Amino acid sequence: RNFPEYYWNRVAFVTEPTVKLVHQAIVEKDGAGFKEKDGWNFLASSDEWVGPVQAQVGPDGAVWVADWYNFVIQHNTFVPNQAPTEFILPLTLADQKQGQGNALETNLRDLDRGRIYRVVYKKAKPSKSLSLSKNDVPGLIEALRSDNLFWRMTAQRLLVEKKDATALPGLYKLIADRNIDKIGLNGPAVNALWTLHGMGMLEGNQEAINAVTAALTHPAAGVRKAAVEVLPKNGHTVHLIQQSGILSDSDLNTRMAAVLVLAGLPSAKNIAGIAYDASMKEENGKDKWLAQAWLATAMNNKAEFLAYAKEKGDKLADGSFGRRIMDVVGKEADKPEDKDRKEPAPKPKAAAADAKTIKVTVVQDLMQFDKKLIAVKAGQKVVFEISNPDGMQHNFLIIKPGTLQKVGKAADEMLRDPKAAEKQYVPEVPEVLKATKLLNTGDVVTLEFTVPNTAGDYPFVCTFPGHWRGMNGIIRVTK
Ligand SMILES: [Cu+2]
Repeated sequence: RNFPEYYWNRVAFVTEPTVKLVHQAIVEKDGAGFKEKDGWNFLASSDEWVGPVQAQVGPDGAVWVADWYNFVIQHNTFVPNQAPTEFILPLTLADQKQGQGNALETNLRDLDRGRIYRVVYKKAKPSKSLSLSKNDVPGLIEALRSDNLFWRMTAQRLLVEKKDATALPGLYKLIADRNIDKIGLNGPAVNALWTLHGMGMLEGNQEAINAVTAALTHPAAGVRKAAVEVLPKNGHTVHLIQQSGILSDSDLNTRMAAVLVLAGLPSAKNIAGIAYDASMKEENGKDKWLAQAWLATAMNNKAEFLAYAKEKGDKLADGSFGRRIMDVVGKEADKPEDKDRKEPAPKPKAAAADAKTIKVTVVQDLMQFDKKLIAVKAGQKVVFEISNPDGMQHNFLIIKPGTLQKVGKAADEMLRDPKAAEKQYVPEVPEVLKATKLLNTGDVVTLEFTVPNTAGDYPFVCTFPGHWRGMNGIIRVTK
């Protein structure tokens, strides 16, 4: 707020160390989502050592930019958990070429120092520095009124850490303040809501619930959104959401937030009914993100949704939002594998007494297995226990030594095979020694493997499209 209004709640500072600038991303509401417009550079330098890595509004309201200040930005240190295997980089640090001029050796790097810039708006009003303490609850409540997010977040953190119930009346007061500023915001109420939530003061506290419920109709869309998001995740919340009218909120982003809260609640008949009725309103299907939120709500209540729809017996017009949702829900409910997914993950079969169990887990969001190198003895019996906690499907193949590129190429070619999914994305080549089925999220499977008598490096790999290059490792067989 120390900057011109152009910046308020609008510009994100994106640091780009390799191109030596801080970019201004203008983020504007676009239906339930946002769109970004190029706001050109906030800061750019022709000094080859400049490398901005972080830009934030500081306690004084200026933008503080952390500059790493290094000529060489890249590094060549092997990080086992990040990088692919030896097929892309040498397996150990010791194997790497670290000759003259590389990132570890160069003197075009300053390992000790960086720079911090403060970018100050010349016409800014003078800023007030606060001194906050966990033991000064009134001071923290007052700091929540600051127009600088830095102070509000700091006060919120200290209140959440302290968990002092004497803060509650002050928080209720901030939440009940229905004023909005020049651009329609009430930041203090948003922070007060999340403070209440962070302090754990909402469960079983009717006064707190009442304060939050009243905020569901606050004039600021951001406050309404925070209110619906902090409500306890239980069945009673459904009624509060329904009564407040937030499910037809004029701000589509806030409306979507409310729908997503519904989607995350335990399945219930009344939620299914709400989702069905919403699917009858075409305007809910016009925004692409809002439509997805309603679909998620229907999907989380499939059986109840279909039962309710049957009761209603509506005729759904082709191409209508209701028809589109019904088609997806109906199709998903018919899938036999969906029933399997609801049951708890099957316990892996007990391994044979003489077999060694080796657990391999997919690392979430990284497209990696948690192991890169597995050592086994020739001729040994091994049971691999593969778990997939990741959000996408993966499989696990053991292949002949030195054939990763060939099997990988065959995996790539499967993209043209209409039956690839049916084949669990396992290429039909003789190099594949063992393979699991495709593991869904939460699946655990076992794979029995008698280690060959020939010593060598036997790659293991996921051949789901696009995964094999990174998602692999080595089973090292020794005599
Ligand atoms: Cu994979």
